[in-house]
Order: sequence, then C-alpha cells, then structure tokens
Amino acid sequence: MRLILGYKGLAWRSVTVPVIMPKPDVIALTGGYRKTPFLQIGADIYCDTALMARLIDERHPEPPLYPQEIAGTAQMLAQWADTILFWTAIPYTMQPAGVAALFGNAPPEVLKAFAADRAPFTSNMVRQTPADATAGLHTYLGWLETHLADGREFLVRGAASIADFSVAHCLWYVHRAPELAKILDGYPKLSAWLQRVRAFGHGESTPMTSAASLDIAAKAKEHAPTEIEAGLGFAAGDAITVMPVDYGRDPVPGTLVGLTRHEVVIERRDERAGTVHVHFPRLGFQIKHQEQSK
Ligand SMILES: N[C@@H](CCC(=O)N[C@@H](CS)C(=O)NCC(=O)O)C(=O)O
Repeated sequence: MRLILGYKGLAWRSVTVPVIMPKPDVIALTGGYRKTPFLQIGADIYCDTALMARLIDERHPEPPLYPQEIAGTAQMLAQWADTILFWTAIPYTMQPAGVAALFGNAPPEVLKAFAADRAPFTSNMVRQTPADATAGLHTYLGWLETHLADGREFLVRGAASIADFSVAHCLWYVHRAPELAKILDGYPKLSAWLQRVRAFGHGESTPMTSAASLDIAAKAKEHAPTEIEAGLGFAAGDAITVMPVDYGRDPVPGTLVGLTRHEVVIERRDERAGTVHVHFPRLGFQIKHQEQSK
C-alpha cells in the first residue's frame, strides 16, 4: 500500500497499530476486523488491500493501477500473489534467519506471544516447512523472472499495475532479512524490477496517533455515498456479519448500508469512534444474516 501511495504521489497520515492483539483502537474503527493494514477517510474504514487499492485508484486515477487493456490479467496475478505467493513468502521468512532479522534481540516472550497470536491463522493449513517454502519460492521466482525475460519494465505487458505491487509486497518480506534475501540473487531481472517498484517510494507520510484517528471518525459529519445493487441477496438495513474466508476469520456485525459486486459496507456504532461505515471487498468475504451466523 505504501508503494501504491508513492506511485500515485500522495500525501497520507500513518498510524502504527499493535503487531498482536489486543488492538482496542483498531477494533473501535473496524468493529472486529484485526488485519493490517486498513484505511480511514473520516468515518469510513476500508479493510483489505484489494479494496484500499481500488479506492485509491478511483480517487486518484493517474497513473492507473488497473490499465484497461491489462486489468484482468493484472488482477489475476495480484490475487495469486496475495494468496499463494504470500503464503510461500511467509513460511520462507519465518525460518530462524528471518525471525532473527525481523525480531532482532526481542526476548523469547515476545516471539512466543507473536506465535500464539498468529497460530489460528494457519490452523487449517498444511504448514510449509522451510524446505517446502524454499523450493516453492524458487519455482515462483523463476516464473516471475520469465515474465520479465523480454526486458519489460513491469510485470504485465510492461505497464505498472496492481500486479507489481502485490508481488513486491511478498518480496518485501523476503528482502527484509539479508540472509534470506540472497535467494533473489539468482533472479537478476526480478531483482532489478523490485528496485524499480521500490523506487516509487512511499509518498509523503506524516505520523498520527490512534487517538487522533478515532477523534477524526467521531467528528466526521458524513459518510461516503453507498448503494445496494439489486439481486445480490441482501437488502438495506439487514443485520449481517462480514467475515474474511481465508484466515483471521473474525465476523464483524453491523447493519447493511452498501452492497455491490465489489464491496460490502456495514454501519456500526462505537462509543469512541461514533457511527462508522466499514467497507470490505465482496470477493473473499462471507456475508451472513446475523441469525444465521449464530
Ligand atoms: N487480505 C488481507 C491480508 C492482510 C494480512 O494478512 N495482514 C497481516 C499482516 S501483513 C495481518 O493482518 N496479520 C495479523 C495482524 O496484523 O494482526 C489484505 O490484503 O489486506
């Protein structure tokens, strides 16, 4: 997301959230969605990078994230990166050399608390061993290298797109641990491409506290306009829950105020953040009537 903000040349404010639960100020805004990152504009909260990227592109169309002629391929590649490549990069980075680079000299309690916090995320997966993840990552890096074999600058037909940012995100994890980053040396075109994407920078970011963020939500006078498309199975005012289907499956309850093929929006009230609209992508999220989800 930061590279996308850099690509678009945007100024933004940044709130650092806790690495593990509890995250009371996050939950005040999202209603129970705990993943990082999310985006706030006033009292509208946008969860998941797929939706955040779409929103930023709608508000700031140039340069485009989804150039028309490659939008389909770019989004398929981005979805592959966000799921398959991500869940190969993570176990690859979580081997001892990666953990040492990420956590430095943190005491063992910190590592234990982190492992316990994330354990439910992978409880339904066959966890890749370092050997599995290394083999898988080599295969995927090889595939990506072939995309760039003709000397193109960016992954899909040479034009920068969402695909570049989704893939770069996964390789950022790999890149942060110098010992493990050596795996990239075997892929010179991909390494040069990663430099190119990272050169977009992060835009202009100013730190802000979570208290200030809650205050902005509480003081906002209006919400972004939403619509409920007919024929999608739910009606305005329905009491629903929205839940990611992959991992971190915390259902968020609220009143339906927006539903399209792209997003679902619920309204909820929080003592500190006021009346908040929480937006989720439709894809990859389950919507249920509240009585069904009990
Ligand atoms: N599909 C989500 C995935 C986000 C995700 O898995 N984030 C990780 C950190 S990179 C996370 O939330 N970990 C748990 C946490 O931060 O509490 C997205 O694209 O935003």
